[in-house]
Amino acid sequence: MKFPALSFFEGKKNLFLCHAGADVDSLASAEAFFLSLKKNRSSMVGVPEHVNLSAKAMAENLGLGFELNPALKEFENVVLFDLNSPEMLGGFGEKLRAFAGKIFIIDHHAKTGSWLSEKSVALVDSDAVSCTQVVYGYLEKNRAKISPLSARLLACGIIADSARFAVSSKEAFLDMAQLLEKSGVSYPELFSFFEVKKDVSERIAALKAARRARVFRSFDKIISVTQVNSFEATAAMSLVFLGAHVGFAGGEKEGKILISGRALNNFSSRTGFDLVKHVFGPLSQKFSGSGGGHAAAAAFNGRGFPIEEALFECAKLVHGFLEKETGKTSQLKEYD
Ligand SMILES: [Mn+2]
Repeated sequence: MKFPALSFFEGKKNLFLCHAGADVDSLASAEAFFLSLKKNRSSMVGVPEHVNLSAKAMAENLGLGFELNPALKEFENVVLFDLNSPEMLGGFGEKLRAFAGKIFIIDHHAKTGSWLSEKSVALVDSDAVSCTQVVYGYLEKNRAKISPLSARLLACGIIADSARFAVSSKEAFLDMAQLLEKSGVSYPELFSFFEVKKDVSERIAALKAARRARVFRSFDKIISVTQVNSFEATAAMSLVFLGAHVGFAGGEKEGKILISGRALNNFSSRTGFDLVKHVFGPLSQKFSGSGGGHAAAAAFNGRGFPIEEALFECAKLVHGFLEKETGKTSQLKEYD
């Protein structure tokens, strides 16, 4: 079966479903599709588990409605946005597996083989920078009316998934130019729709983290570690914003220790540095706990050890990685 025309969905009971922890691109795609239907009163946008902070801000600023963990049995069709592997649905995947209706997918990730790909009809363009680009192309082809709100949503998806056009394509710029015109707002205004406002305590935590930071140099790279009482992830990210190639922030609450790590993205991609593999994995052999996450953003959860020592060990492990990478040995130098 080919992916149906937009008219197929008119007046039907459709659930437009995001991935678990929906981001701006996923939520914007589902909402724009929903808005483009003339008869959408029996349809709904749904999100498994939760939406992330940026998507939450966008929903509030643009007045978007969606339901968390919706019941599936009322619907004829489920259309998934911005995912094609069942793992991205979290615990919702099993529910969808038992769904008796039709499943469709609109996505920009490379296709993966799974029960989902066998049970669904997909519209996938893995060259698209964002899922909203795929939705936009589809709506244009179906001569759907793109309202200013839809245009804003579709544009936000491109900005978010292109990391503000750091990862982009000619088509993304062309789509953006058209969407900007249709949106009726300025480019900076689009950013404000999904901007996460930091509260005062988070700002203070980040600044205190900087004041207490230890600064190390390993070859031509800067590693920084700090201790905080809360907002570990924000603190680690702040160290990277301030100039560290890799930053760690550790804190303890009720005996539980959390160390958050962040690396400069292009440092990770250029060197193959991976926080989980090169730092938090080896760290768990010395300190009780375990780590998980992504190459450039990860965390270690543990208990029963001095944070200061573990943070210093993190810096040493990054240094060890750099020694291996350069094939040279050197001193890890600390700056006062
Ligand atoms: Mn996406």
